Amino acid sequence: MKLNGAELIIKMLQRHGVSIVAGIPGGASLPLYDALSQSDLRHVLARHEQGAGFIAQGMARATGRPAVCLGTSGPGATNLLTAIADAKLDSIPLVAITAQVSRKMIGTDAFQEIDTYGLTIPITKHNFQVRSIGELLEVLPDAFRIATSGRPGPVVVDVPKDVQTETIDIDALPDAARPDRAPSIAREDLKRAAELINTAQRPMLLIGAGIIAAEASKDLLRLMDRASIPAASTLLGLGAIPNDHPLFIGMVGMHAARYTNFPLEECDLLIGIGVRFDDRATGKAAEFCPNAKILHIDIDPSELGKIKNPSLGVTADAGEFLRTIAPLIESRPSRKWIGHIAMLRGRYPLVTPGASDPLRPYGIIRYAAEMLPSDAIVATDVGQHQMWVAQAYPFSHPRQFLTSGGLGTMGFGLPAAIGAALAMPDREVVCFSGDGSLLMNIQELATAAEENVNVKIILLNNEHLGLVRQQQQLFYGERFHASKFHANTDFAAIARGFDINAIDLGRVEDPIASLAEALATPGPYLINVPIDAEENVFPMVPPGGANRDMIGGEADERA
Ligand SMILES: Cc1ncc(C[n+]2csc(CCOP(=O)(O)OP(=O)(O)O)c2C)c(N)n1
Repeated sequence: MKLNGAELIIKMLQRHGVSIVAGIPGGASLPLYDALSQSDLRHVLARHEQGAGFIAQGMARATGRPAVCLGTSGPGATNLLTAIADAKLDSIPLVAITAQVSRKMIGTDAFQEIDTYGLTIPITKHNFQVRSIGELLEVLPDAFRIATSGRPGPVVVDVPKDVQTETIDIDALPDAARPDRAPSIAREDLKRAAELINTAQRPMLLIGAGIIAAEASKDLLRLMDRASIPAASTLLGLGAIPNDHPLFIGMVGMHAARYTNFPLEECDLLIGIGVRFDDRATGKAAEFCPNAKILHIDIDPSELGKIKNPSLGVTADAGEFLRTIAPLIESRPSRKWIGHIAMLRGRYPLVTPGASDPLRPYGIIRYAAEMLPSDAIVATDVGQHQMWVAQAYPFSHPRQFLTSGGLGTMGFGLPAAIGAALAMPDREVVCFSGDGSLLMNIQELATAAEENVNVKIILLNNEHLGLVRQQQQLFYGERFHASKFHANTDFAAIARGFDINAIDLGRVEDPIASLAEALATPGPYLINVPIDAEENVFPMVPPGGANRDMIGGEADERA
């Protein structure tokens, strides 16, 4: 079989189960696009490469399978950087294929030449520059293997234009790569971990994205139920435990309810699984879980002891750990501890003012959640709206919540939602965004219209960079600067300009009925929700503070 490099890339992507790629073509990637035109691999034309990167991330986050974005050399590659870095911090299996100028031009400052390899070293799990067509046979399976093995992450494959046009004669395509096996767990570690769990009086689980990446929710629930251990989640762990599970105490950290952060102060054993003790979750790390021994399980050994020194750190796949330790765990519910947590939940609930007003943050989230199916995929952007959603949306399925946790990238939401809708055309997809964030990738409304994806954008429009405004109010003496948008932007008109249905809930008689109608209309829809700029997210741990020092959101502030 005689193939050129571009055809080989397409065939290898398909061999790895890829059916949709997102990207934007350019001079150096034209051979690749020529091969695409002759294949049945679906290409989604983004309107900015960052959009393409996040569309691919949306596919990967919603399915758990690696997804692919394409960029041309130079600005195509630099525009992808933010989405690649975002995938690195949130451990998302992304394969970014970038075109490069021809080999003999590399190093000459050729038109649209940039050192993509050098630029992406610190933001990828691994990266390659391919020097010959023969290398593609190994590099492409390796890229998928690395992106999906252990802790997932992004891989860049940079392919010079003349490698795309070079030809090769091969008998058969290489096999698709499989993820490497997780390291086996030492019997001694399991015994010690079980002993820690069995002797704890006040154990607490803290679960993170690693549970979702390992598809280990069911194993987790089994262990929680058997041992009656309460569990808190990080932002990226939300959905792994159904929101209404009696032992689930919600999201920990900077915007956690008091009843979530308080028990962590008191627990005597913290079992962290698939978490990296991010500062937004721990607050001041030295004061996080001050009375607890720590049992830390992670597939990435470099996480063990990075932030918190564990009594025992175990490098393991989360699901395998939970399954193999289960028989060693005694079932001995601590009524006292669980009763204490129930008391805290009653005394220090999450306070959600305005939950019956669709033009207030908790209200719009509540009504949307009630109207959407329980497995709707929910993407967010970054800001106050993201935190309100994390606090109040009743997540109950893994991979239901797509949000930029580590990098905190405004502009993530819309393209990620588009990617999720492309990968899961039968699911409802909603994107809660802020007016600042939506503007960062608003051009992807064109992609949404073109693909007619079933994405509803609920825009919590406070005419501000709300989270910045909130911090200036609380921690910078109300010296508001560069956080208000003075221009009067009509988002519904903009959406219509992109040929997308839109409604402004501030201008209708019955916002609840209009919301229901918009959510029930197939295809993309923008729902503008004017909200008061002074709405703040509470509780809040002041930056650098310990979680116990949360301010605001007291029960007696209930409105
Ligand atoms: C790309 C990027 N630039 C800047 C920031 C810093 N930042 C964090 S939240 C925020 C405000 C977000 O405003 P908006 O999207 O309107 O959401 P709101 O907080 O009002 O809900 C900013 C500027 C960021 N997270 N990402």
